[in-house]
Amino acid sequence: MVNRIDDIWGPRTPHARDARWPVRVDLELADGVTESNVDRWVPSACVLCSNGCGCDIAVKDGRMVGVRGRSGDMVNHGRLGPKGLYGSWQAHRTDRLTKPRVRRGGELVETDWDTAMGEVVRRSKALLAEHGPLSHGFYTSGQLFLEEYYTLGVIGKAGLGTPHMDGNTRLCTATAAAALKETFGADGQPACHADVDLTDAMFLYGHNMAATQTVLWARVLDRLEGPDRPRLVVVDPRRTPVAERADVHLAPLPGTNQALMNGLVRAVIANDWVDHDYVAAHTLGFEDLKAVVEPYTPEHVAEICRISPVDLLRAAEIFGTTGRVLSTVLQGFYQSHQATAASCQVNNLHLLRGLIGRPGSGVLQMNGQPTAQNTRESGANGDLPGFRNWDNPDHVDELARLWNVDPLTIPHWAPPTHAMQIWRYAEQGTIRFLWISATNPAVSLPDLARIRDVLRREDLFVVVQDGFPTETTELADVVLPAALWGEKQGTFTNATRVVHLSEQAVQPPGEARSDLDIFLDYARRMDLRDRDGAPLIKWKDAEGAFDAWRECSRGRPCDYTDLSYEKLRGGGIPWGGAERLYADGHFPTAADYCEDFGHDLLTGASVTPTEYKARRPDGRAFLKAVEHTPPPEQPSEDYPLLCTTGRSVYHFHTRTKTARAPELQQAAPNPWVEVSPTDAEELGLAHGDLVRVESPRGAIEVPVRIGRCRPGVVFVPFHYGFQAANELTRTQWDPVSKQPTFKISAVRIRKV
Ligand SMILES: Nc1nc2c(c(=O)[nH]1)N[C@H]1C(S)=C(S)[C@@H](COP(=O)(O)OP(=O)(O)OC[C@H]3O[C@@H](n4cnc5c(=O)[nH]c(N)nc54)[C@H](O)[C@@H]3O)O[C@H]1N2
Ligand SMILES: Nc1nc2c(c(=O)[nH]1)N[C@H]1C(S)=C(S)[C@@H](COP(=O)(O)OP(=O)(O)OC[C@H]3O[C@@H](n4cnc5c(=O)[nH]c(N)nc54)[C@H](O)[C@@H]3O)O[C@H]1N2
Ligand code: SF4
Ligand SMILES: [Mo]
Repeated sequence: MVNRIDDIWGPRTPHARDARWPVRVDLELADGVTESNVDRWVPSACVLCSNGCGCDIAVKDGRMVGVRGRSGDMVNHGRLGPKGLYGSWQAHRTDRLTKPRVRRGGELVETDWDTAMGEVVRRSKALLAEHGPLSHGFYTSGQLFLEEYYTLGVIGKAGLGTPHMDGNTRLCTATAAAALKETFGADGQPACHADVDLTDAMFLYGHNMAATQTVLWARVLDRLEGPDRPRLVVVDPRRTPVAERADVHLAPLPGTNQALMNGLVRAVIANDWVDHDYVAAHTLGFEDLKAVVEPYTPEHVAEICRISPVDLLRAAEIFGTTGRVLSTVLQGFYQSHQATAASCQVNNLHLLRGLIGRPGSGVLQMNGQPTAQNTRESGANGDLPGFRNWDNPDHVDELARLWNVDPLTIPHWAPPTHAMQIWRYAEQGTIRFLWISATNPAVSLPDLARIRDVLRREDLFVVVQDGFPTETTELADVVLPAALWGEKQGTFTNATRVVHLSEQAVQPPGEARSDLDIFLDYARRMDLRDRDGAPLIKWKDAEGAFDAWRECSRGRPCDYTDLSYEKLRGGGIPWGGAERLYADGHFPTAADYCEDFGHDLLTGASVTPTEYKARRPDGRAFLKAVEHTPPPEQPSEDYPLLCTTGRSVYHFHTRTKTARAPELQQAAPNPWVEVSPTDAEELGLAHGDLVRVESPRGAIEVPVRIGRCRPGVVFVPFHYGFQAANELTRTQWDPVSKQPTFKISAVRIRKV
């Protein structure tokens, strides 16, 4: 049996540029099971990151017993990573929630569905009658299926009329969406995975792909170890496995990405590595961009970021002079205080050279969660479905006609409420009903002491829908047991717009129900109706929901009308038809079509429709830029180190699945703090010493690992519900995307 704990990326299959990435089929089966004695293989795709690797689930005697990569899938060509192999199917057989639970005399006790849903609906109706829809908040996920989000979105927008709906995608890919909207006018990934096979240089911005998208990294490794090796530039304050492979590794201080990006853009302009014809034909704002970046000389940037000016110029030269360049952006950029601004500068670099929509060239504003793209498309993140613009009355009318409701029911008098604000309203007592689905905020939100206080409030009714008992279900008033992946049917879309259909392989345990069935049951019990008195929700199953969504997406950038369950049975297909967007240099910025009128990247103030129309974007992309501002929390005498947080290859988020997979759990059973050798020496710390890491919010006690970080920076993985990284982090967010700044907290460390 292969050991993919130690050999994370598996054997190499190197190839030259422009050759097809070879197939390698990865397989993991339970003891005693072989490929030939399973009962059946059920087509699906992995839900343990946004890569969305196609796989077949092995079923024997009504249970999931393993998984195999699909050789013909355009995403993974058969490969699976450690999480996919070990973490996807094993957890389902452990301590699941099998019956609803309700709080009685302070304790959660098991009950039946009628009692639990009766309680939810009674509370919901009473609050609606007394306080109206603004009393209701929904905090969902990047891990449900498209059909489930769309149903939830219609319930919230057309049924209840609350703007208080968002996903944990706010913590995850809100900035990807925001950066795409600000630059191109709408969400939608421009580049594709196959660009890795075709490119000459890759730039990874705050993205530890080797740990977080292991199969895509295997694809990169096959280029790095083949002929015509592409060059690699990595921007990360830690010497991650991707940084170890880099030609240029820039390790800026956390909170200085914007200065670094301004420096790169300035160097590209100063050296005139600019495609002026492309810029003139397809963009707006070049002169402003040039003026904003002008002060960011290599020396100035080097001082702010504490990097070498020579390295900055080397990186700029690679960007400026290489034929094909592919960039990826993730949490090192997204979870910081100038998240959207820095991510837009990546878009700008590509626009300056016209390197977008071409084979081997483009931008991947990455996703993290497997189905985050669908949260954004379907409107479960608060946006209007189909990338419609809340500030465009025609878009609202279109939805009102589709759903047959009064346009005034659909909340659009202000931007949708973002997750951090939903929690604030719950804290202030105006949101009194909070329905949490497929997320574990008692571990994953910043400043956990505060979040626990909110969840415990007497005047807040908390419904939590999960497959496992979690730190959050412990604090709920009602717990609804959900069917998980493999136990229900639905579709989801990966980071590069590839849609997969995941079929039901086995029955859910006990009385667990799919999230779709739970939402449908709520809509029925609430008796939500359209303008003509017919039931608002007109579908009864996943395929029906998918078909309704297809209609909703018609004519929008994320048009699904060409897709169907039948077609998806043949394997993953990207929406929009093409692998790449924007090959023609035409962007969805027309005022009547765009998803958003955009923002001031410094303050987050909305651009008004009038201002937007006055610029006549008409298909041209925006080159937006602002100056660097220092992060709100900086090292001080009391808290001299900067703490950043993130992931380990072996765990997924709050570990509800991966801690239940023995191989993964044994590989990383406990949290730790990574400290640079320089800081360790100064603090007199040895590998394995137990230390107390303290921020102005809270403290954790964990052992030290010496390595990877740049001096002045420590790193804590956020996976663990005990000694949780988020005891340390701050309630604060990027002004445009509203994504929390998990990557920057000031801390001190001492040995205990
Ligand atoms: N194994 C594993 N894989 C996963 C997940 C998981 O939990 N485990 N989760 C999935 C999800 S939802 C997501 S969103 C993705 C996230 O994937 P990544 O973004 O790759 O993961 P992170 O570890 O959060 O952050 C990436 C890097 O940002 C760096 N960083 C920190 N501060 C800064 C900074 O100020 N500037 C820069 N340039 N870099 C900085 C960190 O050192 C870290 O190496 O992973 C997905 N894949
Ligand atoms: N400090 C720090 N904090 C972070 C981050 C960081 O880098 N640093 N990263 C942030 C990011 S990018 C993310 S994505 C979040 C992730 O944070 P969370 O979403 O809170 O983490 P998960 O553990 O994935 O929680 C998902 C929950 O949904 C359940 N679940 C899975 N599938 C289903 C399903 O089909 N139905 C239902 N009902 N439940 C299901 C799982 O059992 C689990 O409890 O954390 C964020 N928090
Ligand atoms: S790379 Fe992501 S989607 Fe692919 S197997 Fe690993 S966790 Fe699953
Ligand atoms: Mo994420």
